Amino acid sequence: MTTNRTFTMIKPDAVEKGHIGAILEKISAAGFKIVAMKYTQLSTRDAQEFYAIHKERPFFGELVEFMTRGPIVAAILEKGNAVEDFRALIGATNPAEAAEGTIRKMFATDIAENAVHGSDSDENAAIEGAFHFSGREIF
Ligand code: YYY
Ligand code: MG
Repeated sequence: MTTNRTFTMIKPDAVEKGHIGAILEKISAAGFKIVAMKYTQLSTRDAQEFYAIHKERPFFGELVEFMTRGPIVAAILEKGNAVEDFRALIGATNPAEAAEGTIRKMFATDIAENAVHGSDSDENAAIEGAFHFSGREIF
């Protein structure tokens, strides 16, 4: 079953570079409605839990370090076919391989500091949204 919501984070590299506004503009222009949003910073424990699926990967330590380095914008987005369409909008994990016009192509630094997160399935979108937001924070 596909749902109409996905979860995103504008990562510390993009926040540091002042790209929050430009990225939110791209997201809105692509037809996504923001149903929840906050400016926050992940603790080490938060990042380890959020990325637990990658805990055996060689890049895990650096990923946790990076994601806790500074504030992020977390948001739940709504649109038909949200998960797939948002993955298309952000582009490949490695910005060097991301298509022209995608958010990662435009704003990412490299494969590790790649500007934005997008959920990879409806199930994970629901889990990741609930990780960051209570029911009262979703509109
Ligand atoms: O879903 P997506 O963010 O595109 O990639 P994942 O394979 O889920 O990896 C999560 C995160 O880990 C990625 O956005 C950057 C980092 N990472 C890395 O630093 N080096 C890799 N070779 C692969 C992923
Ligand atoms: Mg992923």
